[in-house]
Amino acid sequence: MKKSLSICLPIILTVLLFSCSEPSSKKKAKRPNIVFIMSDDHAYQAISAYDTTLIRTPNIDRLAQEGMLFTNASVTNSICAPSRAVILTGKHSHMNGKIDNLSPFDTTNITFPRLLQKAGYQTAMFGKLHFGNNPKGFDEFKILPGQGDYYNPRFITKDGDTTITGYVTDIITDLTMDWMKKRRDTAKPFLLMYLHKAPHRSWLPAKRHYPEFTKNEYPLPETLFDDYQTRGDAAKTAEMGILKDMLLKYDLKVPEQTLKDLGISERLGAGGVNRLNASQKAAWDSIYEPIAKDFLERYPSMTDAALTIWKYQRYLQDYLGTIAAVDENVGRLLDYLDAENLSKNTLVVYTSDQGFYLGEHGWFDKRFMYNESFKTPLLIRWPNVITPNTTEDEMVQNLDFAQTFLEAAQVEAPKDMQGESLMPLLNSEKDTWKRDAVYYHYYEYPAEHAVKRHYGIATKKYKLMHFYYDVDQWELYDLENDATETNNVYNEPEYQEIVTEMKIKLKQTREKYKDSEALSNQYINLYKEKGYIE
Ligand code: SGN
Ligand code: CA
Repeated sequence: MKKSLSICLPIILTVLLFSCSEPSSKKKAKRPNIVFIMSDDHAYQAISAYDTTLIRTPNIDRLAQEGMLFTNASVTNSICAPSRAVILTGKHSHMNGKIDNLSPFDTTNITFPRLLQKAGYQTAMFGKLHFGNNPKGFDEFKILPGQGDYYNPRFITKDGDTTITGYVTDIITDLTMDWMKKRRDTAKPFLLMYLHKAPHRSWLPAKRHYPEFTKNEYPLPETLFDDYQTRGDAAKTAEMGILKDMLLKYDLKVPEQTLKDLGISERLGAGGVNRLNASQKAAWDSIYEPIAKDFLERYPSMTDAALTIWKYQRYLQDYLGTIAAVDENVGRLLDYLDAENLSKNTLVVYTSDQGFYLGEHGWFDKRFMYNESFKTPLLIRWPNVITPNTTEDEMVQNLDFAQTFLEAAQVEAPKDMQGESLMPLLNSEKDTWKRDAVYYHYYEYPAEHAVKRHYGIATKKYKLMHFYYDVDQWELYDLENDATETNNVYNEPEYQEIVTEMKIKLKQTREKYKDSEALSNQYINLYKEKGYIE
């Protein structure tokens, strides 16, 4: 008996050990590192995983080949700092208080990096934040002040400010790599926020790209000469037209002397070209001066249509040129993750703070709930979890990142976060994914580009928008039959049933997210008090 117990005991203990450790080892699956790569104003039309018409982005595309490409990702408010606030807090703008670029971010908000830091993650942020204050919850940060500069940019760090000679996209990556190589704590999982300034206006490419890109000619978008018939006032009065509002000097790098020779004066300055040092400027002039000389000769005989096309081509050359550097630098980071054997359990996101118009509807900039600025690129790679080369067309939003990252890191999300964790989609377990509409609310008006305040909802089939403040106008788009959103059917008799249904859905969605007319009015009154608007 004694003998048999002594033989059995180790077996019993082993069985017990395994039966106890199995569930807990499952629960404690190694927490992933999180690399959040975000660029500023990067249109999905300018990523070849989505569309090969304009540019090849082989490094960004790798994330889709080795992970998941989201074709229906959108933002809740298509403007920089508000989008970042939504991402960090997991709450809509009206709940986190950062409704536009004007007011500072309320740092008493709970953000997912603070929760991850508390849960033992090492946290770092490099690049553009645009909050008017420093980020909370980061062990290290080096951020651009406000919009930042393309050439020889200044950075804000915990130890004071510093200016670094060179090109911003390369420098943000150098800072990131330096942290990865020298200060990463290999005993902890990490959260890295790697945030590019490019391709934000005024689109200054790196020296290695502008000689090639300024020679390119791009196909014209179908709606470049949109006349906004059927649309309300907002589309007609917005000031983001390539012909009327895009500036020759600030945006398109035509030098002051050429403008003087043509008798043109413009409201904005050099758009960052004034920051180039002597050797940078000499290289720049060798390419951009001949372009200006050619323009000087051609301008007097140009029709509006010809000028629109000339501006569109110049715009895309520089905009896409800045993306070439983003793509190369993303490649540097992905190669490093591979070399360090980190790729498998690192969740890598590539996204933008919103989409952008590349001539669609005759526009540049963003702000509207129309597709090009409402939608945003989203690619996620996490080899331990995501099946490679998957395309996902569910409606997801920047609102969902916080809860996704918290769930991935096995940290409980605060109950008042308003997104949905994307984990069921990443895991290919879609049964629990029930979302059938997404909500949007844009506030920054009156302001630059004059896009009127509006809110709305989108389903996979329809989009309903309400413009308010100095108008009271509705628009409805039948997305399946009108991909370019040029036909507002809000008043069409055959769509009245849809209008009614969509209005009910909008009301329910606003209730769910706790947005209301009263809250919109509160923000308007607050801004009047602060003197931001009249
Ligand atoms: C700047 C740009 C605008 C742009 C806003 C917001 N003007 O003000 O064209 O819409 O940023 O962009 S500029 O003359 O300064 O270039 S955001 O991405 O930061 O929201
Ligand atoms: Ca932006």
